[in-house]
Amino acid sequence: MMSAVYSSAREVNFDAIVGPTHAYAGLAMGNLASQRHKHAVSHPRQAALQGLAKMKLLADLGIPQAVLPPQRRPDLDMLRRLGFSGDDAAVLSAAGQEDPGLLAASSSASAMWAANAATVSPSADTADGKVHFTPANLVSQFHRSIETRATAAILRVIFPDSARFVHHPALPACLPLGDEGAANHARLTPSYGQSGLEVFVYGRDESSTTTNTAAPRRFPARQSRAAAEAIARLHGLDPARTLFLRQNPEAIDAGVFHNDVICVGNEDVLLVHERAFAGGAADLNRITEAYQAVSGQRLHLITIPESALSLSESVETYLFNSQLVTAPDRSGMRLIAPIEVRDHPSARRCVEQVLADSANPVNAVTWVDVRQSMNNGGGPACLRLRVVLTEAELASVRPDVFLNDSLYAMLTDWITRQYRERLAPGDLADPRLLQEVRRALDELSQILRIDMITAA
Ligand code: SUG
Repeated sequence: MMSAVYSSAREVNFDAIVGPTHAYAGLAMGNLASQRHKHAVSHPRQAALQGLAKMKLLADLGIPQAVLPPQRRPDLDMLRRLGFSGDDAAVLSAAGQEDPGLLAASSSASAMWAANAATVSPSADTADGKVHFTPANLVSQFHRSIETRATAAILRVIFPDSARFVHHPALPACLPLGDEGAANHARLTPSYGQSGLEVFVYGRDESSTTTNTAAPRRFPARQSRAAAEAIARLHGLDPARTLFLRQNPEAIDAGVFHNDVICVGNEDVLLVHERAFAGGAADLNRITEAYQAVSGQRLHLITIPESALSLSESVETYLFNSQLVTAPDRSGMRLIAPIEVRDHPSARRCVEQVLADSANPVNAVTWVDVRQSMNNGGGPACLRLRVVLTEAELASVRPDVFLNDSLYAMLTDWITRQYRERLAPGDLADPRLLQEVRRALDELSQILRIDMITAA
């Protein structure tokens, strides 16, 4: 396959706006922050404003930034499907009394973590020269599996042009095909518009005879190898430019439920913990060799050793869940890192060493406060879905979703007026919350001129 070269592709970050039902329900198995904050009082308004401030920061740095609308929650249809009946208030009240866990799952604002929304392959990598999207089925956690249908609908609305964009249905909803989207996917390339090496990372491999010994003992592995392979086939990726690597089961057991908790790539840089992959140093060599073969260039592999930052410190601080972005003038790369890294001596030292080393292009850091999301195990990189687009593709994206000063001002005002300041677990059964969310999303439909968000 010829490798396509597009001179002027950009990477756009699509961040999901945190929804008004943002809560700490302890729903996510293997996600230590989610478990630790179970039943804590959440602050939806602050959560949404923190996410929006991060988007504004990126936009002000000159990096294209767009928004995805939150999904409609509580999901009354789901609660009815699970046997709760009567009018809306009766459904909420019965669910709240009989099974608060199901009510919390059906109310979760988890679509905020857009890195799990879909896997995206840019047109430079695909056989038909179109951008391919596969929404994640997220089957490993019930509350997340509810997102898929609306995510698929939203992506079709935002990327409508079938001459440029291909929307695949989510993979069949079963554990052997468990798919968690871009959180387990990295793309390495000399520059966004050139063909890249697509690295898929999985935690479970039903076809492997070594499954039992290689499986994590404490926590479930969410992403399957078969799912990653299916997506690579569907997206028409060149097998010579595709790599499948297994997560280190010890990392999963330390709380690395998605690979983006331990590894971040951008263009020709990969920042990774030495214990991220099952094959250790051999897997890191596979990546550098494959990259060299694909691009003819050297990968900047930045490996953080256990001695500098342990797996558990990595999970605690989310250093590797920083966003790594290329400066628009291509003068270097910037880490958009959580303040938890700044405040942790060893993690901060790692960042300082990376910045001081002129052998790699990473030369700046900006700290961001996304604590409300972090408390549920979602750092800066979890909140965004990256989509590499050529100029022509960019021009065919639904224009209303791009964050500019005016949209930022409207969203700030909307969140401030419509979101609750605090939410306690018992509040999820409050029918007034449902009314508030409906009102808020109706107004957002007007702001974004996307009619379907409340219907999806
Ligand atoms: O799936 N947390 C999410 C966090 C997702 C982070 N995303 C990436 N790493 N890309 C999850 O574990 C917690 C919800 C709760 O407990 O209320 C939650 O779903």
